[in-house]
Amino acid sequence: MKLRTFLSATAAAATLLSMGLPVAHAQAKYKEEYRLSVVLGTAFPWGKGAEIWANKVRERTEGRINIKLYPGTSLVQGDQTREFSAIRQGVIDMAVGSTINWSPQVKALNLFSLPFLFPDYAAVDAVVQGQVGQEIFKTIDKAGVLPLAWGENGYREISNSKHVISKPEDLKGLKIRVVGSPLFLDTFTALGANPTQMSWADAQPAMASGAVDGQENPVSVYMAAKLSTVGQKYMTLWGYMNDPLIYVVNKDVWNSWTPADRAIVKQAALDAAKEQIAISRKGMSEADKPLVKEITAQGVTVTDLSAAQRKVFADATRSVYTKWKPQIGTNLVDMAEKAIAER
Ligand code: X2X
Repeated sequence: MKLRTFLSATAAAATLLSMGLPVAHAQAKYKEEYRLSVVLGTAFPWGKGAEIWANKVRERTEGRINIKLYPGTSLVQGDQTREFSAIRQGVIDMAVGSTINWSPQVKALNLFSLPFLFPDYAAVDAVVQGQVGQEIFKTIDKAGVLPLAWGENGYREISNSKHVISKPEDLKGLKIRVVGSPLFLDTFTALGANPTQMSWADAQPAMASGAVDGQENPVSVYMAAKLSTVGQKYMTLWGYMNDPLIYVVNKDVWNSWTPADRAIVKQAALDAAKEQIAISRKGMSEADKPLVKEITAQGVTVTDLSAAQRKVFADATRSVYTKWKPQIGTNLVDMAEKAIAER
């Protein structure tokens, strides 16, 4: 805040006090701009969901809280795995972030990367919108960041530049770019692939140059990033994991707001997240998957695995599931399995 604004706000507060009127809120403590971190910008459902949140907050607080989007995790120089720590430390005020990128700091978030845990969207909803989601929010809160709402990047499907993948042997020797948690190295190693960790910013040039053969991301991301133009001509719909997003605020920032403004920010996050999930599922949740038709029209070979083919992949990665379950928390994984079975 500029000194003049601060002084006039302070003077206004003093006037109100001298008149015996309550000071509406500690406006002097508000920042002129709140920095919201996202990996993917507004061309993607992820960034759109963040923009919707920012707009709702600006409107509903009548401009008291101004949020600016920083795509490409630019506040941490693109290093997605440092985002969570930066939010906790206040380098970032707010974020809509992926569980994958935060899983190095919050082990429980690896739950979503357990291979083949979530058979369908109903399973995802049963977990994140239920008791498991609340437990995970408690863990994030304990880790020093305030969670408000669940969004979704989507089911992560695998693409590559070499050939059709319909069984684990097809992955043998393929160099696959992966993100964040060491769990991904385990999964792709179990499948016989050659996984290599890098940020999203580095991934696209690596695909273009052929330094990597493949990647895994939701179809909406594949489309918006135009991955068919960097040689990714084969796509397999295997739905091996779902990548939820979480709307969060740094705790000091949260505490600097009035209770009324906190309620607005929280409700806006819930409303924006709901819209964001609908946007991210559009084209994939319908029976005829219109988005898949669009990819096919770009000359990409899309392979939609049968339940039996999917089971072969699930069996091949079972050791990863077993290894990671205790690290994530046996109780938490049991709760998630139960919620999915009872969906
Ligand atoms: O880096 C990725 O693949 C992305 C954009 O999906 C995430 O941030 C998890």
